[in-house]
Amino acid sequence: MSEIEKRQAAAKALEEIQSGMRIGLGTGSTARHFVELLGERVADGLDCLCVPTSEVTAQQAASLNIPLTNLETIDRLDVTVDGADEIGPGLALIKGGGGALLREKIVAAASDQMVVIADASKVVDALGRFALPIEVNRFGLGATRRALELVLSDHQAEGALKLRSDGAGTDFVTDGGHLIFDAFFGRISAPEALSLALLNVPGVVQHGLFLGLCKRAYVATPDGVRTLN
Ligand code: ABF
Repeated sequence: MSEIEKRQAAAKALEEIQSGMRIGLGTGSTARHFVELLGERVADGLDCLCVPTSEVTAQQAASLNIPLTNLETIDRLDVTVDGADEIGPGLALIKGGGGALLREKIVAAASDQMVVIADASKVVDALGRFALPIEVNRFGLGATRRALELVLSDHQAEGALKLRSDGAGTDFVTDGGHLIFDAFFGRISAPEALSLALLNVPGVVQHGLFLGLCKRAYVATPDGVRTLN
């Protein structure tokens, strides 16, 4: 997806933003465009209060003088605008390729509306081609891996679990200090059942299936931005 298309999707979501709104700020390269555009509106006098979904987004927003708060200070948001790795039927999502899934899910669930911005390559007939990120506690990693392998086998995963590395040979660590397994399903035929089974593993902190959270998606195509709802 070109940066121009990402920006078009972000600009479409920005049209929903009104003065006085409390906004969740997503993570990733598409959400980054939204934050940049929001920063321009703030510089022009827009009044808003935002909760970032990652330290990276917090730094970007702060550099643009976007007013920030957290979900200890306020407990609800009007809207969250975030990217996604896959958008499936019913606006079910896979998120977490960027490693921010826990904060992204907490922020989305605390929002009246979650709006996703993405390119057309993210829209799929069934979730699972993108590896599902599963955030886990470090404690008991071997036992958690074994329990997750049983879940994968019950849900006909095509591939194995892989502990995410940061590219320099060490484990990827989330903003919350946890680790991430990427699970290769190929096709997830029962997302709700899989979600419950994963959350039933004690070492699992959260997973990247976002079910029933997204209300609308702005999908950029070479012919313009489509709205899915
Ligand atoms: C975040 O950024 C993540 O949940 C998702 O993994 C990723 C999408 O990034 P991009 O917009 O760069 O494709 O929203």
